[in-house]
Amino acid sequence: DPEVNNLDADIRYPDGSVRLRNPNIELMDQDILYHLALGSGSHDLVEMFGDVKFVCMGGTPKRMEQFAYNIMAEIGHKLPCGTTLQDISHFSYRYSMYKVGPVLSISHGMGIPSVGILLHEVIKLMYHAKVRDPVFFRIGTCGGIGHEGGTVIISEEVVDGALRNVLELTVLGKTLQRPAKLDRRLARELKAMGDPEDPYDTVTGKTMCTYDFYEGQGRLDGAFCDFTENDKMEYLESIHKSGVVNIEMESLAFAALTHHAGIKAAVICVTLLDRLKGDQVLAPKEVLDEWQQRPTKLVSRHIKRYLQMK
Ligand code: R2B
Ligand code: URA
Repeated sequence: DPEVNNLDADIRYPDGSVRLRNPNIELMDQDILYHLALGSGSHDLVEMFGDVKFVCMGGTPKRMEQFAYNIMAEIGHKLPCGTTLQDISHFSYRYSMYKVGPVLSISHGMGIPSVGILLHEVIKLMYHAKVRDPVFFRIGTCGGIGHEGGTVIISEEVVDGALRNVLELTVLGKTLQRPAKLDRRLARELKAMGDPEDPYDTVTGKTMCTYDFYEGQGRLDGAFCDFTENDKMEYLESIHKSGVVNIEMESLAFAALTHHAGIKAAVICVTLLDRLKGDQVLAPKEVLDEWQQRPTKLVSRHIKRYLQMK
């Protein structure tokens, strides 16, 4: 079903393990994953990561540590007596990484460049560790377009600020485009993990990904603003009409780079506000903290179900 399974699937090896679209890597004696503080020469990556199935990414180190502890309780994973979870990438001072059985929980920072660097290294990590058919999730926050704060949004499609569904990057002075595609079936499966009893909506739709939080998302409250409130509302209403339900800052790279590597991926974000109603994130910290747990619940239910069916 090409509509449902729109992966670049033949990129992977026949056993499902991740193949790199880069002939240079296997010719190197060792590959240093600098921003993860790991290397193929210094670490036994197959031993450390060979059993990984799910890679969950989100913006902040604290939230991803919390997610790791939640998933540990959820899947009944036990740590050796008297130990705590360790940040595997601690000495990078860039990203944080926790491993709980088949689940990796990694912080990606803010924006396309940050998540892009991380994805290069995590995709190489999957290759070095010979991981088969990994599934990647981004668990994040966003601004809703016509959806109030606390709504969970699963991305069906991702587009840039000009509604194009490609990631543009400049390589050797030339701009190239990579299609930004997510796995539709995975999005549907995640939607089905929503509990009708949940006191909030879980919806699917088109996600816009921008290079900036303020001007790039049409906010009037940045340090600079060269447009009027009318201009802003006209733009937000127009993207709303073309099906955009939320705006965030990483999905384009996440979708494009996982698709290029033949890796199934999904993006699940909670809205912090409805951008049709304002720009500032006003909800109190405790409310924001509870909201941010919501997307993680769908992902843990999905992971738990997978492990039970195995
Ligand atoms: C959502 O929240 C962050 C900005 O506040 C950014 O990382 C994103 O995509
Ligand atoms: N993250 C974003 O990128 N935009 C918002 O409005 C809220 C969170």
